[in-house]
Amino acid sequence: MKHRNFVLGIVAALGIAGAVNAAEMKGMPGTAMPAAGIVTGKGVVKGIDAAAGKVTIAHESIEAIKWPAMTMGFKVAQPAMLGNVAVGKKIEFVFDSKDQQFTIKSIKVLE
Ligand SMILES: [Cu+2]
Repeated sequence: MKHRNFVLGIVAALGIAGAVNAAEMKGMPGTAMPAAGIVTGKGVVKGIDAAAGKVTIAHESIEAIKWPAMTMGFKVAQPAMLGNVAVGKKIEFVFDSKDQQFTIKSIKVLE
């Protein structure tokens, strides 16, 4: 899980000051932490495992959640969503970054 290590690295870098800030912000109405959750990414399909409902994507960087560009696997909410998807296609995809398997909610083929 590359992203897990990446996030842990950031947490370690921010140290205790960052943790305290997060705790304070939780208690303050109207100052919610930046919402990660549902985000949109773009990338090129590198592999499809229809049976497992998984797709490997070489995605561009995703600023909303501070992800660098990389190739990684995503789960899809419905295997049927992979119907128009093929290796080499550029896609735009919406996924839940809070889900451990980064479940894709929708896919649009761009080219
Ligand atoms: Cu990634």
